[in-house]
Amino acid sequence: MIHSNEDTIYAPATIPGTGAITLIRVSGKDAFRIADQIVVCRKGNIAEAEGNTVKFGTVFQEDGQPLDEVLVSVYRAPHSYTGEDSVEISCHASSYICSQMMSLLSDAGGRAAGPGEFTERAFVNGKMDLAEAEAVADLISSQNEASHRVAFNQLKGGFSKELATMRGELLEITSLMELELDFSEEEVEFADRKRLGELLDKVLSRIDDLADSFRLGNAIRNGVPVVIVGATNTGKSTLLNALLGDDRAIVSDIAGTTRDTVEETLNLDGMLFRFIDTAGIRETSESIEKIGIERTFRKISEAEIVLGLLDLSKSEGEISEEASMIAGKVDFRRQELVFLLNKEDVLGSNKNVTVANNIVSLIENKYNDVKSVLMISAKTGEGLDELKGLLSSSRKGFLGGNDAVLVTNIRHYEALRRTSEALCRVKDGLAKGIPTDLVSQDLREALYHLGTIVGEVTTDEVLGNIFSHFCIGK
Ligand SMILES: Nc1nc2c(ncn2[C@@H]2O[C@H](COP(=O)(O)OP(=O)(O)OP(=O)(O)O)[C@@H](O)[C@H]2O)c(=O)[nH]1
Ligand SMILES: [Mg+2]
Repeated sequence: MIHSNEDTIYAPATIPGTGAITLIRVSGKDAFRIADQIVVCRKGNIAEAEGNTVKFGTVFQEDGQPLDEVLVSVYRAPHSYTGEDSVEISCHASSYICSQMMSLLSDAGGRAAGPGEFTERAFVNGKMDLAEAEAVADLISSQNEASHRVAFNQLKGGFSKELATMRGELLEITSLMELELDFSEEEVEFADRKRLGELLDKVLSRIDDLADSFRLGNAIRNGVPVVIVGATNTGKSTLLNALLGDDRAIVSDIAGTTRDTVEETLNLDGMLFRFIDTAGIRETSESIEKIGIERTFRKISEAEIVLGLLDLSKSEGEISEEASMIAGKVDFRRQELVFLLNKEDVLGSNKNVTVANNIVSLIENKYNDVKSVLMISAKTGEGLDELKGLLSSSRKGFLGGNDAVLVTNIRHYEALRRTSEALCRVKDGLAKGIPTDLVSQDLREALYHLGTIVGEVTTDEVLGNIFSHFCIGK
């Protein structure tokens, strides 16, 4: 435990000075006594109030002057967020009132809460497991439909239920192995080897699926990485700015303007995308530009979607050469490539559409794996709605059913990976006929790593790390 649970803690749960009301939380064994000390209720005191009721009262300052009229929600242990006796005081959202309230609460014997301390208590008191507690922080920071849905599902225990099922299966494997140990001396043929193998495969495949879902889960949380690449001056930075509706990246007609990568997120139809503008690819002897281009290659390999920008003001030959250079950098097994023929506006009023159409069919014929070819003008905005629609629809199916369990947290991902590694050793050991007692060691390790996700086994360091990232008051 990082903080003492003996203290009664308090903190504003809303931002004082904004909105109409500030909500101040108080939780701990003295919550009612402290509340009674600073709030004078019209009828009866807080300590005698029933749980889940609201009382009206007045707060007085030290000099006896009234500070505010407040409402106090009363929650009795264990029926509260933290599992302890708690009150929530709603006062007017003046920062002056809030700071006075803080000093009155301190004088009455409370202690200012640290970040996440209310949720930490909820975890310690068994109101939620660690994965659910982490989902609280995700829910608070969720800013779009997709990340909200994943966080809410985790908060409701979808992920935890899944882990509990697997834990049950691992325990069954353990008991099957112990059975074998008990009878080994009498050389009893082990009857349930098949069942053991089946269970092991089942758990392993589910764990690997969950670990694999991290790629998507992470994309939902941090944005699907979309990299914008192409030769210099094709209009990559212009495109980024046009998508964002903001002058984020420097645009110029000097080739090699963008040296470093520029990243910004954008919400498209409920899904977050992370657009990455990169240094244009060309042969160069300039050392900083070279570093920038190496970065471009790295960003391509990290992306899920590659937007390959081609410049319609160039010749067919040049465009085709640049297209094959870009296509050569894409791993089609795990990445999508969309070619964008930019500067459609330069085709002019008589639109040399034939050239453009030739290029489109050339690309479509040459690269079967290319997802789409769109003609756009980053400058005029032509075709950008189509591009946005294409991107958001490509990830719509990702959300799957409402209860899809996705791993969004790197801590969970790493624990799943370790569980999987330990289980692979169990499987290997059994196949090679390694004595069961040695194999059980790995099985215990698998159970340990699985247990760290929900906090069945944990350390102060892990807890400190998790809760310090929460806001104060949660
Ligand atoms: N006519 C026209 N010009 C464009 C379009 N998009 C970009 N440009 C121009 O092309 C030039 C290069 O644009 P940038 O956005 O800086 O190109 P870039 O690909 O980021 O270039 P580097 O950072 O040097 O690799 C600028 O003069 C832009 O105004 C377009 O759709 N039509
Ligand atoms: Mg640029």
